[in-house]
Amino acid sequence: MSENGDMIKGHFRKDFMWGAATASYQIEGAWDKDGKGQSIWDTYAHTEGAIEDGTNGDITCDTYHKYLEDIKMLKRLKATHYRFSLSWSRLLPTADSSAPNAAGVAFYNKFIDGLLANNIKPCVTLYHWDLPQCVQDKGGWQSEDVVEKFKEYADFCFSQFGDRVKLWVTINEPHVQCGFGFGMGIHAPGIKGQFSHPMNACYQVSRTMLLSHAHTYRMYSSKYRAKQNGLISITLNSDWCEPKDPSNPDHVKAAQFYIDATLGWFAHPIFKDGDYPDSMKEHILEMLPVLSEQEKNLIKGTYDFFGLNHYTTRLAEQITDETQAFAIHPDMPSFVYPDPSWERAGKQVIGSEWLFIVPTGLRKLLNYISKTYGDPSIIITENGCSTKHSVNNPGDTKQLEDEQRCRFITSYLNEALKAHLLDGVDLRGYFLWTLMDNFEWAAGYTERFGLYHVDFEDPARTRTPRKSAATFTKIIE
Ligand code: PNW
Repeated sequence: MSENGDMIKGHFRKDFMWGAATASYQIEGAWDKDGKGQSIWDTYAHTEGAIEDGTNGDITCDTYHKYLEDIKMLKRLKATHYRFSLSWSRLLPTADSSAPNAAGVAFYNKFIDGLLANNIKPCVTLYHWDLPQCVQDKGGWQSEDVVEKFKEYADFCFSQFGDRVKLWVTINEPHVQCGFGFGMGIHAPGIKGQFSHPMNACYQVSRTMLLSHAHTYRMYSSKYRAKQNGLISITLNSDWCEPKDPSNPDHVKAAQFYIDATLGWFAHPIFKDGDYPDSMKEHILEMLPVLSEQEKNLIKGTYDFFGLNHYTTRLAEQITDETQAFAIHPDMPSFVYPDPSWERAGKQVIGSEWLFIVPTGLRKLLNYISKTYGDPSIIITENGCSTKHSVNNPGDTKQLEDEQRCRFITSYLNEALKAHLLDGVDLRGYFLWTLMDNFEWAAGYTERFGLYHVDFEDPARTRTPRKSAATFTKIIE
């Protein structure tokens, strides 16, 4: 079978969640309006040289003022759900829940009510990378105190919005946060790992993220669940990874280690036994902060579903002296790379750096999660395809006829359908990344994932549907 697989016909569950996903810093703008505090992404994006095209999220899609348009777009898509995140520093500018920002609370209330009035159910991420700067100033994720602060913030959100929000995600992609924010230093807060242990800080913060998630899950269960009756979990990002040569045990080991050190790092503690995967302990034990028995028991089982973000696939071999320099993770004894035959996202313009289109990888990953973690209900909380836009690229257009994205959506969803119908994976929903072009972190506005094109030159931030919006709607219907 090719990586595009064969098409099958059939349906997901009747109550399948169909939606698109976004994140506060990427779409809201109004970075300093109406009493909002600053976040680490405000600071980071304002740092010279941090963002590829020198831009920031100060205005971006201006959703803070244009949220009614966003709701109309979702309605037009026929989405049943919408995944978005709350800006912690908009709600609690000093991270103190006794001093909330009334305008921020009002904004999210209007937004949530607007969605519900249009029969679109909110899926709310509490934390999609925009930590309040004042929490960062006291050590941020590197300080034990963040756990209490996160819990306080979550408690505030449940109390304000939990009567209407029934689907919660605590933290988005802790693995990317740890690796990019604290290992490589290419995302906020831009901390490069320590000298002797290149990725050290990233392991420290993985522990405070696990504990913040676990305490929040348990607080929801004891204080809100009976009354609000929602579901809460975490969202983890993972590529699928295969041995370059399946008959070579070193390649098999390298592929497994890659999955363990990305997905397993957080999935193993939460969905299995409270602790990191064995292979991580074997390779990098001295860098992993120890979890006590009490902490393991606290973390274990803190999920109501498995939130999965998935984009691409890699091949793996064991690392050698020659390939060491290309290791995406200095401590990882795996060398991973895309197969040269795979199609690259955005190839009509300039290739996206990292995203190769391998729909069959999604089916394999869904099966892997189902088997490894005891058949949890899985929600695909992100999946999508980008094009590269650049001011220096004369061929740049709005790309409204985004054939490649249409094919991406159709083929990935078909593999998800196979996982569900043929393999029995308990798949509950699919959120496409993303509703509209937005601020793509370190890539600024050079990388576009939107079903809607957004004109960032236009003060009105005009949104125009791409062909893929209609394709997605047709599949939903
Ligand atoms: C996700 N990788 O991040 C995020 O949740 C979104 O906010 C983001 O816009 C989207 O994917 C597209 O990038 C990722 O390098 C960042 O493998 C990097 C990777 C994967 C996901």
